[in-house]
Amino acid sequence: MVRERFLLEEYDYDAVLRKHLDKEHYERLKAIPDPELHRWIADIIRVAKPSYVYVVKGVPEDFEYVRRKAIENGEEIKTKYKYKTVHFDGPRDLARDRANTKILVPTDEKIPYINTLRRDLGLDEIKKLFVDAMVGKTMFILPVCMGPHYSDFTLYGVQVTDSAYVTHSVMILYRVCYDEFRDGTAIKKGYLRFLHSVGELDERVWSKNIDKRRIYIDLEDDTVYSVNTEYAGNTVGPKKLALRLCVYHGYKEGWLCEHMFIAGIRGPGGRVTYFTGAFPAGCGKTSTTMISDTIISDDLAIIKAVDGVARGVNPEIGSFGIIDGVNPEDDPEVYKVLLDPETEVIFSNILLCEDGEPWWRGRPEPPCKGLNWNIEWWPGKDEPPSHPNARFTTYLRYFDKLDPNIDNPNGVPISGMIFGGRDSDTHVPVEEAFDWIHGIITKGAALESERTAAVLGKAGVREFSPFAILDFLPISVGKFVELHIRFKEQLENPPRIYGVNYFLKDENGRYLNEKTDKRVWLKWMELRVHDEVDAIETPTGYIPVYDDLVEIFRRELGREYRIEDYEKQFMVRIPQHLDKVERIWKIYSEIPDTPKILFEVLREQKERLKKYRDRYGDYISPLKLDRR
Ligand code: SPV
Ligand code: MN
Repeated sequence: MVRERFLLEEYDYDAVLRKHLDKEHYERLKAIPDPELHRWIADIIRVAKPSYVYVVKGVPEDFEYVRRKAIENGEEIKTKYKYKTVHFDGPRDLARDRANTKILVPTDEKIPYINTLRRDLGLDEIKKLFVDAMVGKTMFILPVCMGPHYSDFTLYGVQVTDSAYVTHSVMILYRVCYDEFRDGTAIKKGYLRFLHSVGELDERVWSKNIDKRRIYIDLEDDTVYSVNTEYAGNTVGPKKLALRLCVYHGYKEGWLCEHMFIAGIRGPGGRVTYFTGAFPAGCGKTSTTMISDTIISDDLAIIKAVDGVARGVNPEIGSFGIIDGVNPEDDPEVYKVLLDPETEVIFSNILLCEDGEPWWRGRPEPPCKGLNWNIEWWPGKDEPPSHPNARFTTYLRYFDKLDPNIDNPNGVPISGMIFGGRDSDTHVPVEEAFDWIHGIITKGAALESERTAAVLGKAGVREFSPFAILDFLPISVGKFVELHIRFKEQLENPPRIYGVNYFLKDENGRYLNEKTDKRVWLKWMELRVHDEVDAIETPTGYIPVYDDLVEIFRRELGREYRIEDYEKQFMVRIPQHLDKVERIWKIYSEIPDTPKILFEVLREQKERLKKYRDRYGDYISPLKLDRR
């Protein structure tokens, strides 16, 4: 691949590097045997004009330098804990910017639901935005791995950024992979490029030109550009920016790159069974990960078929998790890690108390006087003390439940995939799809959710959220569905597919489940995967038998599970499901490359629903249905 350059003219790029890098960093860069990388860096130096260039190798001094630099330039503020800092993104930069995140495509072609822009126009625009963007700033170059070292699953990437905060975040969230670049492994395999600049900053160290915030994904060149923004979802290359490139590679090569956690659930005899889970942001994904028995990943998964088995790795080693609502009772593991005096954490967009204590909604103490997004806040001020999309950035290794297989270059076998959204009135708390295809279509492709605070815009509206990945798709949803259908052909025993719903409400708007119930659903799925419990067949899938849940509730939560609760929670809601089939049908009928089988499966679902309605009525008690 000939890679896109900033400058087309020929010049002595080595002289530029010699002039702008000190000896140490020049040598670090030159030790990576890739002239194309050297020339790209020289181009960026000439265009963006950083005052200093730092190549991260991953040695302890690099970590110290980056942490110090983030404090010095005001991107991070100290707390009373030695290794914890606070970063404020600025009130207009607190979430992913959907509107200005675009996939660059060769022609004017429009893809439903995907925000595209003609590549030549996009490149032209974005390159201009980098002119002088790094003046007065240090530019960091970081070679990273998205996945375990020397693994077939792993993607490589180079992050270039003028933000010490972004660099610091990348260093917590990913493995620095200098050695694999230096020994040529990454060069041979190919690597992604992420170029980011915060752009001009105001006196509060926020990106000033938010109206010129742009995140452009160039599929053809494996490169992502991001400018005039700080929010990690817009800036940390190996995370959501890479996800688009990763999905694209997977699509071409027949594997999956997913917006999913990977977690282990213990079953009888201590066996560990692995599940992945896709939930739109803010719908219980982190809490499900944390409530599991072992943790591999809390956000992303790369899944390939190896000898007929779906195996997955986590491209990350850290977590950029939602902190809003994290409290000692419901989230003891996370809470403990966040306040442990020894752990390194970057808090973003929380409230920093005057005494240096970080505060967020969920801490039992009342909020204090302090700073929220770098502006003074005091109790009683007419503004929330911390933002609903406030986050923490920390290492997964701090969690007691971290599964050592996170470093396994062969990944872990995936036995089940879970899909869950925010849904007050349709789906039961847990349900198994009839088979892979039925699950992929009715649970994955048909996933919907109410919007949360993780993207800019209005919260609360019900949205189409296929595979919880729509925001990150570089290709049509139809093609993404087709990829999953095709993926099955490589598998001997495809993972079981589950739908979960933690947000079911009664007619008075009260939640029908406790937060901790999800542990029961996970244990039930674990047993199902091994065919150790029966299930009840409904028109939309298999649901648990009451007696099995009674036992799991007692064992896992020490709680009695009442039959009235079971009846309400697992009632089959025919009208809502029929509406859902209609909505999803309509959506996909407007997506030209939707595989035909999707409509067949929806038609069958609709027929089953009608048959059950004719026999049992609109709302069916699970106690009336037969076991299988
Ligand atoms: C999400 O919103 O899905 C996240 C955080 O995991 S972000 O990096 O913003 O995508
Ligand atoms: Mn995510």
